[in-house]
Amino acid sequence: MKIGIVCYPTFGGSGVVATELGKALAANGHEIHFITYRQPARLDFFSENLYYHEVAVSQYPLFDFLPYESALASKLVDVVRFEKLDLIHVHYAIPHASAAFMAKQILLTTYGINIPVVTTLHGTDITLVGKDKSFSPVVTFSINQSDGVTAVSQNLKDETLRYFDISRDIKVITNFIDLDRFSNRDRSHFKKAIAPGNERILVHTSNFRKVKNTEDVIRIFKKVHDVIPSKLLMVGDGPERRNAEELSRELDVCMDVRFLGKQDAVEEILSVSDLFLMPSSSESFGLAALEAMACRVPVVSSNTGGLPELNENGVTGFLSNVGDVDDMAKNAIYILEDADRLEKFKEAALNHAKKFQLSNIMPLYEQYYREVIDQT
Ligand code: GMT
Repeated sequence: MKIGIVCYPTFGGSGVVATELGKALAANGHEIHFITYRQPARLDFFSENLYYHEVAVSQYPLFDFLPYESALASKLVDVVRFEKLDLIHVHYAIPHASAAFMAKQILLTTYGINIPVVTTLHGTDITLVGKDKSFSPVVTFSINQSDGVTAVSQNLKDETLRYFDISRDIKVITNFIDLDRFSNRDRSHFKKAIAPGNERILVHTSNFRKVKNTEDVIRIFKKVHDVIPSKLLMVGDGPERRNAEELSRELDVCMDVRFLGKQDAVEEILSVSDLFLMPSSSESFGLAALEAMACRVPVVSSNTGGLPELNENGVTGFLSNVGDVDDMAKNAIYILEDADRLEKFKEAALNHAKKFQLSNIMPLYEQYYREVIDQT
């Protein structure tokens, strides 16, 4: 198949999923065209089946806000016509689904081409941004107008149906993990450098947005640190980083917390870690937690959104109510205080992650594309 993929080209979860899916489909013989405003972060190599089309938006003195959606729709028209695409797959509804709808209408009315559009809902496009009144009519309309819609968890599907007036079916295709990349590697030299006294290593990776509750990560760590010699690695960057840094100083744990900023080789850091913390207030799936589990790292998380579908309570880690720092700290200590118990949780985390491996999930997308193409 010739597939156009539209996504955010950043390190955000939806962009990562879109890029990894495109790479895997290309490796499986499909021709993949990424259409976005910048080369996707993880698309940094050459493959004969991968193409990249940049959406450039011209500056004009009248524009206070650049009309990206129109530029994207125009680019989609161009790429579908000249690369003869079979299907467009957009990741993150806003503004990609409505741009795809516009492109579809132009292609149909002007060129007689009926291009199928699949929209994948990722989370904040529904739970935070999409619900906002300034977007919801467009989100509802463009979901209903898509030829196929997928959601990355059952919970996200349920939320979408609860908050929007959706008349079409939504298929759940969960996020996935590439176990060739995310696996536990022996990095004992790195571990020794970080935890010279053989302390336990806790880790958090995110984009440090409010929804990630990064200050709760520090609060949980403080309670763990009071009873177990430990270190905390904070990976990523974003608006809440400064507050988390300040709190780690206030709580007097800053000497054992390292803010590492954005990192490409997250799997290296996860490989030396003992426990992943994800106290988010909203999380449709929790890809970062799956990456940790694939590297044999159990997860202490909140029970919001799709997290209970990923983190098996008492098996791969524990779930607590959002904001219940005491419970999360208690669970973290329970896992970390006993070496045999920790080993059991690590093994269970990896075993569960295997269910989400790329080779299980990619065929579901291929099959869905075929169904949508046949029905359009
Ligand atoms: O919140 C993020 O980390 C970014 C955001 C995105 O759309 O780029 O992530 C959402 O999509 C990811 C991939 O499907 C999910 O794993 C995340 O759970 C989801 N984030 C939220 O729901 C807050």
